[in-house]
Amino acid sequence: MARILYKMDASPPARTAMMVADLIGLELELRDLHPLLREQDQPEYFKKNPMRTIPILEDGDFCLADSHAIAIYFLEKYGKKEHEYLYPKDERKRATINQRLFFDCGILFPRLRDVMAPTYTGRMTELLRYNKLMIDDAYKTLEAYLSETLYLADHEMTVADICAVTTVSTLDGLHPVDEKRFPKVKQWLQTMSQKDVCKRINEDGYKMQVFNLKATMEINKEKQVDGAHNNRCPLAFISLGDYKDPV
Ligand SMILES: N[C@@H](CCC(=O)N[C@@H](CS)C(=O)NCC(=O)O)C(=O)O
Repeated sequence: MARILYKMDASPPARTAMMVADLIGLELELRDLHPLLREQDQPEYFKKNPMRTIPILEDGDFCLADSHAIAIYFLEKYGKKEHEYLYPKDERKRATINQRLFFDCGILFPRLRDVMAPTYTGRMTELLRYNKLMIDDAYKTLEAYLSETLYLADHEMTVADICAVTTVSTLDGLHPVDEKRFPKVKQWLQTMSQKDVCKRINEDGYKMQVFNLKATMEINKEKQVDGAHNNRCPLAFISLGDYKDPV
């Protein structure tokens, strides 16, 4: 039975799920679900994921949301011996990887979302000083992790790196990693970007997201100059009837 992943290529969490599946050779039927058009609010998708986010996995009669949970499910259920490096069985290694995944879920990605939500709802025209400080603060944490091990949780690449690179590559396009302050993050990002899986699945998607965000900020600027009404509701509750896809 086909496993269906509801996704958009520009979505960092969706790319995490796609990259992990690719690394373990797991076939997915990919279906686009557009969060800006609130397609995930429709009853059939709400039932699959009441959080109303993408990605969503449908594996037969089993539905799962959240990229971190999906990545772990893929590795535990479908990963073979040769994929164990992505999520080693050793308790301490696994615990460290889990911690990095929770860091992405609770801190790193929300700092990108703090830019995405107000931008796509017409309220942000450029990154605020606060956003830059918070993004640098996350880079600082990553720098510390990378001072302990070559990759984020181990001396070889794990699922923690796959997950974080989808967010960090996008953040870097908006607020570049300062090589002087965060040399290890810069190096790690370069190393990860060279990986075949990143080139095939992450690169176009993060570039699209960065382009869309910058283009939408320009549109928001023009709207403000025109004195047009700006929607001030949080992303989860708005209707994006006046949103125009910049690409
Ligand atoms: N923790 C979630 C975050 C997913 C998420 O926020 N996805 C965005 C797209 S990049 C979304 O669906 N946003 C819609 C919303 O927040 O209402 C995950 O890792 O899957």
